[in-house]
Parts: sequence; C-alpha cells; structure tokens
Amino acid sequence: MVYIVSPQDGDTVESTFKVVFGLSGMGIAPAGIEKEHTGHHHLLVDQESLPAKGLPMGNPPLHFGKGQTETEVTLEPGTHTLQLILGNHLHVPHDPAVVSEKITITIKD
Ligand SMILES: [Cu+2]
Repeated sequence: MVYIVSPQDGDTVESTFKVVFGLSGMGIAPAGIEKEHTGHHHLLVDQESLPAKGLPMGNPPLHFGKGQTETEVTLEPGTHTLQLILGNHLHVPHDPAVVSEKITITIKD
C-alpha cells in the first residue's frame, strides 16, 4: 500500500513544501532493478486520471527512480491534488496498480 505521509488531505501549505512518501507491504527499489514486490514512487500533481496500465509511465507523473521517499514541490497558490503511484523497474504500474488516495491541498497566497 502506498500513501502520502505529508502533507495531509486538506492541509494548507507554503508554495514550496515537502512531500513524504509512504509504502507498506512492499519495498523500494531504484528504476532498473528488477525485484519482486518492489517499485519506485511516482507523484501525480493535479492529474485527473491515472497513467495507462501495462505501459511505462511518461512524465507526468514525476519519477523518483533513485528510490527517493520524499521530495520538495513548488506549486502556484490555490487548490491542488497529489497522488502517488508505484512503478516497477521499467516504470510500469503494477497489476493491480499500487496507488495512494488522492489528497487535496491548498497553497497559501
Ligand atoms: Cu519511474
């Protein structure tokens, strides 16, 4: 299961803020490393739909192919959504997809 540790749904944050990724029941492996039950994080910002099944993900989402578990994001003031999806060594979503809940945050003016 993949989830966003921080920020939390409904939070109001500064325009540059840290996003912390959470994963349980699976492991992180950098892109290119083939290992069962692992993957690397991909962050969807303001995306209506999920990446296509069975295909390497493009951009968006943002790739964290070194196995990063957090990042810093800068967004315009207003309302935005964040969602994580795990990808395998080839950046392909797992089947079934390992996707977080989509959270909504507000960036301060
Ligand atoms: Cu990737």
